[in-house]
Amino acid sequence: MDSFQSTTVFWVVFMLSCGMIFNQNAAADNVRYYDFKIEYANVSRICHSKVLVSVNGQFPGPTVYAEEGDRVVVKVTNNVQSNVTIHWHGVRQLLTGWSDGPAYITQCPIQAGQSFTHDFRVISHRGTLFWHAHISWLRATLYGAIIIYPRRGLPLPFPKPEKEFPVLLGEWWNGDVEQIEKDALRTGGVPNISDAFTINGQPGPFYNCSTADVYKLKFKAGKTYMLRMVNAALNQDLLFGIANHSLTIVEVDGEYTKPLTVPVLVLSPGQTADVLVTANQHHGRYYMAAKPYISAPVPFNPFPTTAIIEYEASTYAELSQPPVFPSLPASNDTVYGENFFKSIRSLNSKEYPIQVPQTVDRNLLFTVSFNLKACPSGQLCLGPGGLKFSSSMNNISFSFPSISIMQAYYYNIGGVFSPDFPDMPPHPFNYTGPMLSNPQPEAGTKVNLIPFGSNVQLVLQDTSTATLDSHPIHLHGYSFYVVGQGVGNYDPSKDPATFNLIDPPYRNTVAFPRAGWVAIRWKADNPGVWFMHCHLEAHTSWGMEMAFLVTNGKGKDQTLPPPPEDLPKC
Ligand SMILES: *[C@@H]1O[C@H](CO)[C@@H](O)[C@H](O)[C@H]1NC(C)=O
Ligand SMILES: *[C@@H]1O[C@H](CO)[C@@H](O)[C@H](O)[C@H]1NC(C)=O
Ligand SMILES: *[C@@H]1O[C@H](CO)[C@@H](O)[C@H](O)[C@H]1NC(C)=O
Ligand SMILES: *[C@@H]1O[C@H](CO)[C@@H](O)[C@H](O)[C@H]1NC(C)=O
Ligand SMILES: *[C@@H]1O[C@H](CO)[C@@H](O)[C@H](O)[C@H]1NC(C)=O
Ligand SMILES: *[C@@H]1O[C@H](CO)[C@@H](O)[C@H](O)[C@H]1NC(C)=O
Ligand SMILES: *[C@@H]1O[C@H](CO)[C@@H](O)[C@H](O)[C@H]1NC(C)=O
Ligand SMILES: *[C@@H]1O[C@H](CO)[C@@H](O)[C@H](O)[C@H]1NC(C)=O
Ligand SMILES: [Cu+2]
Repeated sequence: MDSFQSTTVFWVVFMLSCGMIFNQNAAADNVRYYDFKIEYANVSRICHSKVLVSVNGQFPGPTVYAEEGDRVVVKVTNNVQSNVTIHWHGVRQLLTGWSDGPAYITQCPIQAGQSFTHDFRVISHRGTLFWHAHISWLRATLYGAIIIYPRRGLPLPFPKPEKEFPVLLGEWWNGDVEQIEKDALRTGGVPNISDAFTINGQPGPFYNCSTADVYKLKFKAGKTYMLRMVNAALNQDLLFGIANHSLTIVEVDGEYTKPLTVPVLVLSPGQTADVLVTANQHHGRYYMAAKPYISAPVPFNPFPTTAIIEYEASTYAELSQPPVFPSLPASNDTVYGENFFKSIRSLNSKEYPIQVPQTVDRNLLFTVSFNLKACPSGQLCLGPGGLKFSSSMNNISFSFPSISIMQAYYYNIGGVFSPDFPDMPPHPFNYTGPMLSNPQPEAGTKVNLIPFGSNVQLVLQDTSTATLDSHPIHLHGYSFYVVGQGVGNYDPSKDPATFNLIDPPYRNTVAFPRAGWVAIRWKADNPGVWFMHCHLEAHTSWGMEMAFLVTNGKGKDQTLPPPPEDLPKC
């Protein structure tokens, strides 16, 4: 409590003494102020116009800039009828869990006419993250990039690019996304797939009525550019490539990597990457394109979204050729995808060292499952076999409470959640073996308790209940080291010997291989309630999520501060 107040006082004094309280463009170690007004905007794509929920009328929303160490203050004012919350995806939120944003986990929604000010520092990151709505399916239209430059004086670990471009991959629905989620939950069927994929909000010319709705950028021959890639799609892993140009990954999820040159990027929803592209081809025009990457036979939209790169000083003849289209793997080429994810390594340099926990205090194994549940009598359900789709972790299908878990924890309000989310699957079985006959999970609002300071190891295990698949699992409040992965059932006696404890990637979202597992480690040094969920929104709607409750420590700056006064009420 004291530490929070003295921090606030420190900042007010600091800001006044530096005279920069309202200066958004001031230099390092300063405060970045943003005003996010949630407003309706009338937007047309692929022959359909609709009124969607936006930030400041922009689609995609504004970019937030910071240098590592900066304090970011964002006042969110809700001028629409829908309940809204905003999440800063990948931001550590060290001791600022109240600013994290997932609805009913750390806060109640910002209701029509209300506002809430998020206030946090950007630490332990450099590169690209993003912000998005964290309630219902509103992040389909409420998202934008967060760009973090290294702390002043620290060099970039690669040559400074000529210029950088945010490239946000998204999904567009002609219909109302909140309604699509509600319909799917009522019928129990697969929700409507999107009508288009987009690059920076634009579908590109392979869709109807879209010849003018194309994101374009220009390259000068011989120069190197940086693309700040974000997969902001709701429900789709994506493959991304540029015709005749290779991509050199230098950062993922806000941490530098060893440079890795690939023909095609695989990005799951929630993942980000900075890639360098050298303009080393003939003058002319080239498509960049994204299309689905799938690990299970589910319906998907087959049309690619495209944007156009044009070389400066191209001749009229060169520009009148159709742009070259990139060669991308088949959507079901999981061999490409799994090798891609396995090839990423942390940079782990002198300037940017990493600290992988070498020992483990909390050993966790969570199954991540699709399930089917009974159809209420008298209703027609559209899931397989007339049942309803559901999903779970360790056989618990998460139910959102009616007030936030962290408020219930802080104020000691009973009956909201229980602290007994299991460390291990309650009834072990052959996870990737023959399908279980009765895979129906239990519904509950359970958290897993983690004592402050624990080194946590979590293995996420796919199961064959309903269908095997790969899921991009996102953790709030922490990034984690991806120390191992494999196919089949995780074997605690053999698999740890294969772990990379030297330079594993440091991520906030990781997908395990279909019919396999992934092992992640992190140090639980951030007290509060931290959501962990599949970043495919459809799966979160069905219950594929849980939360960790990290207790307070005994030392200084190890206690969750009290909530801000304007924290929304339910
Ligand atoms: C949105 O814009 C389209 C095209 O400009 C127009 O036809 C439509 O009436 C507008 N809708 C609303 C609700 O303003
Ligand atoms: C979902 O798709 C169906 C079939 O195409 C369509 O009739 C329905 O309007 C869509 N739902 C929404 C909310 O857009
Ligand atoms: C374009 O519209 C036609 C007719 O409605 C439809 O059949 C086709 O699938 C659309 N193409 C794309 C790329 O959406
Ligand atoms: C670009 O790549 C395509 C195949 O992907 C190839 O046919 C073409 O020759 C290449 N163009 C140039 C200018 O290198
Ligand atoms: C991928 O899909 C094609 C058909 O589109 C099929 O022939 C092939 O067997 C599939 N590959 C995998 C690995 O599922
Ligand atoms: C699990 O199921 C797979 C596939 O049916 C089988 O090959 C394997 O032997 C089973 N493992 C155990 C421990 O029963
Ligand atoms: C999941 O929980 C349900 C309800 O308690 C139980 O019937 C089922 O056997 C459990 N399944 C597994 C795999 O633990
Ligand atoms: C908005 O959130 C409040 C608080 O949880 C809830 O009571 C209300 O029903 C929600 N409104 C809508 C439109 O969902
Ligand atoms: Cu999932």
